[in-house]
Amino acid sequence: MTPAALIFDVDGTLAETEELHRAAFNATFAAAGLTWRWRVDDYRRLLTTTGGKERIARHIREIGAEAAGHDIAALHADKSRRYVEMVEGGGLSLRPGVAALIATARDRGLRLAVATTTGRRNVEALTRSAFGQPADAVFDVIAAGDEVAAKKPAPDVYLLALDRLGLPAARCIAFEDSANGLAAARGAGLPCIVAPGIYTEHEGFDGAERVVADLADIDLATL
Ligand code: XBP
Ligand code: MG
Repeated sequence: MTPAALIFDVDGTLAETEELHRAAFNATFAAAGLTWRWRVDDYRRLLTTTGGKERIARHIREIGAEAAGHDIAALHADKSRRYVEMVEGGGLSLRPGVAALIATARDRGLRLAVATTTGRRNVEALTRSAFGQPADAVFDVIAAGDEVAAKKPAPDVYLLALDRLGLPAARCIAFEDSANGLAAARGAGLPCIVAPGIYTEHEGFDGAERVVADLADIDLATL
């Protein structure tokens, strides 16, 4: 049965955004006079903590620094500003198959949603840069991490997307790149197709409907 809606994760699924996120974090740390620098291997480990503020807090705990000495919200706001600038500068393109899948789904009358850990402004920057359109022209529903109490792997952001779509989980399909995202989708009762990305290809995806190299492998007729 063709689904009524497709729900997409953003980071790692629509585009390989995490290298830009990592660059933005490191630029923020440097500008704040901090010696912290997240290399690829550090970041792969830290990414298992979803959410940028939560990731900074984990780093502070891991290095044994005094949390009270750091304004995590201010660091994250600076990082978000830099990230948006980088995306607006044309630093990202969509993963293979994403544009075609979204265009075909739209043509066939499916509804389209986003369920992401990141903030709404980052989604907006991505759609304007990579689709050439505002977020609400590409997606009918946007559920973002800053709108829910608990970030992925909690199901909250998917439950919010379903609520806004007004559809039951069984009539939708989620697309994810990570084990945390898969757990969030499954926790909301959604079937989930996983296209692992550069930071998540080593993870396990038990419970996924399918694991594909990228979304170019998706034929809507066979969902
Ligand atoms: C993505 C994240 C986010 C981004 C950065 O998870 O964990 O934290 O790395 O975004 P997912 P913010 O793809 O599973 O939604 O810094 O804006 O939180
Ligand atoms: Mg992701």
